[in-house]
Amino acid sequence: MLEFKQGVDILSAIGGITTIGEAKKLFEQRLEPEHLQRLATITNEDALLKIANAMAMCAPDRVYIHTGSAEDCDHVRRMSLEKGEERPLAIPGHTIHFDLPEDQGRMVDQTFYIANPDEKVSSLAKKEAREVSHAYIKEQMSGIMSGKTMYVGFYSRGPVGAKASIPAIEISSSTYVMHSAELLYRNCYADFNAEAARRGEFFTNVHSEGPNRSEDVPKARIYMDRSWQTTFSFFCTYAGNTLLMKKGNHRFASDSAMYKYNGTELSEHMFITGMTGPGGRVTYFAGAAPSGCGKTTTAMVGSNFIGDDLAQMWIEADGTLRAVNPEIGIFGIIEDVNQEGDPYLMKCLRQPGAEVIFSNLLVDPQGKPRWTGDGEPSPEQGVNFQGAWTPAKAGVPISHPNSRCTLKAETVGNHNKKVNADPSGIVIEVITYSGRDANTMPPIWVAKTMDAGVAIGASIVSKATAAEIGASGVNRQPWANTPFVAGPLTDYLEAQLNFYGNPKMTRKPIMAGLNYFLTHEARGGSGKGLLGEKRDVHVWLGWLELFTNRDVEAIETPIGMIPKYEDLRRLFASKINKEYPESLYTMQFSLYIDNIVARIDLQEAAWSKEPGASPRLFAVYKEQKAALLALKAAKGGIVTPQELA
Ligand code: SPV
Ligand code: MN
Repeated sequence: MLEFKQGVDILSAIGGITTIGEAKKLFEQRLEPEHLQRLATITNEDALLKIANAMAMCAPDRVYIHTGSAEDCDHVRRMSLEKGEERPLAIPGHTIHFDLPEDQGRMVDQTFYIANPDEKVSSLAKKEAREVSHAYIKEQMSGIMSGKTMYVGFYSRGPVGAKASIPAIEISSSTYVMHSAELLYRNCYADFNAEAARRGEFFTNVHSEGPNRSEDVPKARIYMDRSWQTTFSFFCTYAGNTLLMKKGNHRFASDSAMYKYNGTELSEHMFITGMTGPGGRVTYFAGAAPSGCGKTTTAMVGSNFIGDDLAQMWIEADGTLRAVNPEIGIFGIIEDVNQEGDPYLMKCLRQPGAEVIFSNLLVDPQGKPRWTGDGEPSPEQGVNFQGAWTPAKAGVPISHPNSRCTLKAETVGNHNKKVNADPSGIVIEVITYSGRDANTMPPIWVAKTMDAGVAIGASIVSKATAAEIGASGVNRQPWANTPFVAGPLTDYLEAQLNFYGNPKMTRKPIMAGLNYFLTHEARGGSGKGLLGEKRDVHVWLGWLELFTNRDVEAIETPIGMIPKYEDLRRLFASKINKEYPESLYTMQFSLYIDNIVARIDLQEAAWSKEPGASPRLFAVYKEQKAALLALKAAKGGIVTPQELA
């Protein structure tokens, strides 16, 4: 269990403001009349205390209350250019922002959960004792905004009024952070009080880049105070470290789902997208993938793209699984985004019309952004996150592999804005889990039971990517959400089993594994090249759309249901006009039993180290392993799908 509002509330202890009277006095003393008047709309006393304490702690010269109006958005954009946090590019509305070279991804080693003495934290996360964090934040954040303006914005993580939407306050001295917040989240200034009352909670985020110098980055911290649902971030600008409405608050939302709404809500690191099937029906998917594993590209394959990163889920009274996207924008990795694989996104990035913040890539002398894998001839020169660049600059890539683009989803051609705005949520019929798995699992397999589906999520493994600084090797990535699950993984496992197994969920989704990182080498071919192409994902999602609507049958295997060759062949032809030889199908869908059993053994061993992990997970592993070994005894170590049909 996580106890909320336990231990010292660090923000108010440092700010020293404990009564609403003191807060109002501070506002009157320090806010310009216009902003004092704007703040009068906010009546939630807890929120006012948070803002007053952030002011008292950070000591800004000015405070700007961001109402989300067109004028305010314009002001923040202009200030960002004036301050140099962003620079204009050739296309109007496009800008470039550079983070310091040391601040190009989430700083995992400098990210901590602030913990009370007996509070349990995930085995894959770092925690720090409350008093240690308190002292450090006091030392580093006191007066950090002196000489600066503090911006305060009010947002809803989801459509206003939706069951699982949660409001949040973003406080920052960085106009880049506030500009990003407006592109990615719904400003809910006018609805904030009602939303905080409806949900009974809101999140608070306080950030300052300070002097924004490389020499300060070692002192940077990203703190999550779960007990008081407040984040602190300083001496950094990378949005994954600073715009904590995103992953900082995703962590709190995950706590809320686990410890306040266990069995009825989940907060997932998932895209949401709709696929059109026969007769024009639209089937919605929610899919998990670790950072940097193609989640954005997969999401945009849908005919009705909703979101690429996060999903707030709940069980509706009619028995359906519903989800909303807490975001309205994309903070997506740009490497390898090109015309062939990402036509909708490329239109936004290469043509006027969309407002885009590019980060950490190369700008050529004509003001055109360029990145690794953009599909154009390599640039001759330019400026990137490490300064002036020419091809002779050995070892420095054109763009950082975690360089990103930030834009509103509504500017992407296949986005369904109406559905993303609907507070009744989206009925999710397919759940997918994927990772970077070069040698074990087939491109698609569908769980035979809900518990087996939960086990697919619990068993994701993935190669490290550039989204996390210092990460390497192949790692366990349960539900692709572990960087953001604060509590013990066993609690999260329990919450998953309780959710998908809840008898109130009468319309269960299908739950599937997806893997498009299999290599030739792993399937008896030669070279590390992928066994397939990026665009094949149209077929994998297309087959799942048909399967969930019972329009195709599948082959039963010990790990789950897999597609039949004929159905895939037809889909390859109709969806991407591609020939799909049966020999490729056989390579992709043969079960390499020793590899799969080794994977199960690895998962069993890892989960056995987590005290109290549900026996239901081990039961799935045990059953699958026994069936795999029996199959091996009967048919050998490599079993083709034809042998199973
Ligand atoms: C991710 O790394 O999963 C992202 C970007 O979506 S960040 O905001 O850094 O989390
Ligand atoms: Mn993400």
